[in-house]
Amino acid sequence: STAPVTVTVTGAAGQIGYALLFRIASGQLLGADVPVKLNLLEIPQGMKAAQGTAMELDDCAFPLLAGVDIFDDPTAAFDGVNIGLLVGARPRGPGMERGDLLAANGGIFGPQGQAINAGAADDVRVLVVGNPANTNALIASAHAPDVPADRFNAMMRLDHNRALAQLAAKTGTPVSEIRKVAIWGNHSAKQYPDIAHATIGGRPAVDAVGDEAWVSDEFVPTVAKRGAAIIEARGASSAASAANAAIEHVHDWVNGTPEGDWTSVALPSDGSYGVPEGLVSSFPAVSKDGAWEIVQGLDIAAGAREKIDASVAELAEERDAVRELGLL
Ligand code: NAX
Repeated sequence: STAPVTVTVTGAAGQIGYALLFRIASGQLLGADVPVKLNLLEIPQGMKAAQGTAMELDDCAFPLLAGVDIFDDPTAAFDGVNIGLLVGARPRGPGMERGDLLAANGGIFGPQGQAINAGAADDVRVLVVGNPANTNALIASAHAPDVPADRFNAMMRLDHNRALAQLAAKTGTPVSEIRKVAIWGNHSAKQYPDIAHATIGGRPAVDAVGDEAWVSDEFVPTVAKRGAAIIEARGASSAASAANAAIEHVHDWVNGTPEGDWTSVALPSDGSYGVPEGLVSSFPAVSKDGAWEIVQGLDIAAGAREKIDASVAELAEERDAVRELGLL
């Protein structure tokens, strides 16, 4: 039997945490033959609820679950971590300015980055879900100088999956027949969902959709604003779909993406497609041998270029703001 993989989940008592932990413990994150040890990190006010979740995890008697520990100290929670899911974050409160939001999250993701730097396993992979996810990932990475920057990702998989679902519904095609959708830029309403290279049932997606106005006037805004639509309908933000996306992201990162397809991942730019080096921006990417590779050589039309540039400009502004706050 193999040694368990240590998975640390922050914000474990939150709604995404509740949708995530049971799926990790059942083997859906890493595979049905990989035992996992769960470290739950919460703030002191969340500890009791996290205990309750841990009790329920026990009560599932998952054969792959090698143990659950609960912490309110990041250094302890990230000791020996192989997979870090950084879900807990400071939401925007009433009257909170963007600077306040970035500062509050810097106070979370800076220390967590330091704890990862101090104690993580050599193969650590970190996925930031808590918003503003891209910039939180940048902050965490900046505080973990001994960990390669490409081990810090921000989650775009929910946006990617939302795009697949919209295309499937529009064309009456199963999601399994859709390939090579891409989300570019920031996980925000300024993201750019792109079907220029996608195929649906083997045909170019633009032909299968056959409706340019739908793409620009319906598809792009629906995907980009889906989070707000879920809040409006559910009275709470996306949780199960966000947890599902986190599971799929890490599963593909570790086990590889399917041949002939790619996914969307926010990772530190290497300068590809003119995105300034270091910004944690979303690209189409494939996973090979446990590492992401940005898909190269795609033609970017002028209209797409403008949208990607606008999203990347927002990321650069966020980076400049956290730099000014001394968080990088
Ligand atoms: P909840 O408010 O239900 O849960 C957050 C939990 O994090 C709380 O239990 C809180 O006590 C805990 N927490 C806060 N600070 C912490 C810290 N320093 N260390 C450890 N735990 C801490 O939020 P939930 O709905 O679970 O959402 C979590 C985050 O995911 C939010 O920032 C949200 O905006 C973000 N999302 C990101 C998505 C993405 O696609 N990247 C989509 C879904 C979601 O909106």
